[in-house]
Amino acid sequence: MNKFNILALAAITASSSITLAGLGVELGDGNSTATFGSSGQDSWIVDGIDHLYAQEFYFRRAGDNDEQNINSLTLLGQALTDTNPFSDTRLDTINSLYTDGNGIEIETNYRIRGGTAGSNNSDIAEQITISNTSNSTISLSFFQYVDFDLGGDFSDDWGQITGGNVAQQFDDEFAASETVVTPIPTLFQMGDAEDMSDLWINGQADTLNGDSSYQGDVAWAFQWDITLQAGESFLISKDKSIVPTPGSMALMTTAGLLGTRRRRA
Ligand SMILES: [Ca+2]
Ligand SMILES: [Ca+2]
Ligand SMILES: [Ca+2]
Ligand SMILES: [Ca+2]
Repeated sequence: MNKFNILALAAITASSSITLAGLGVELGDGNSTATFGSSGQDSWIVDGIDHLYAQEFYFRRAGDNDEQNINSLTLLGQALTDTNPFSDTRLDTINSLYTDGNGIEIETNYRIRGGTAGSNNSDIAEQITISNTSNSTISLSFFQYVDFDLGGDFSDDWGQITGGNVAQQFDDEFAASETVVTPIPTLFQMGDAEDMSDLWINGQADTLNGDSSYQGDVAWAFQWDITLQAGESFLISKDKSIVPTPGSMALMTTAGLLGTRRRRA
């Protein structure tokens, strides 16, 4: 879908609105809301508890010296839509199209589906399309970075990545999971959120290290190394869910003491 399709979609969807600001957008459905700010998604509130510190996308062209947040690119268009107006009249989907002005267009789509009040269940589906609009081949690495703080606190979580494409995170009452439906990432990393957030601002090209578990302020990232021929696109499809898990803490009793690292400023 190009920018014109997005704008047309917004225009023909009766209960939708459109923003070009790209800041301070909120989606809502059922027991859940999600907000999107200057760096990406910055909250996911389910039954009154904010479980998410950050969900961001970065990329690096071959030869670049660091990754950059896609929110730093030029926003060509953005559409908010209500895909289930008969069950919940709030906007539940955000579609954004960015360009680096040099042949790369990146389109993101988030759709939230909350559970019933008090269920502590919620789901967000994400699709990312990376397109080469130039006349020559482009190689790049694309990154997804996410920092859940389940239950609204960050130091008591643990997590693991299995199969190269499924990430799970737990604390004493909640679990979050993410499945990359397609395609399997090239690399992954789970680790300390403060350390991992530094990857994107350290002035060097980074490659994820394959670490698959962490205890404390858990964060994780997936990396796709992509070569796009002229006119070619690459589609990533993922799904995240939050569920209540009474007693999940028991699973980690042999894993050691809880992390106590202070949250970064
Ligand atoms: Ca809705
Ligand atoms: Ca927690
Ligand atoms: Ca870096
Ligand atoms: Ca965390």
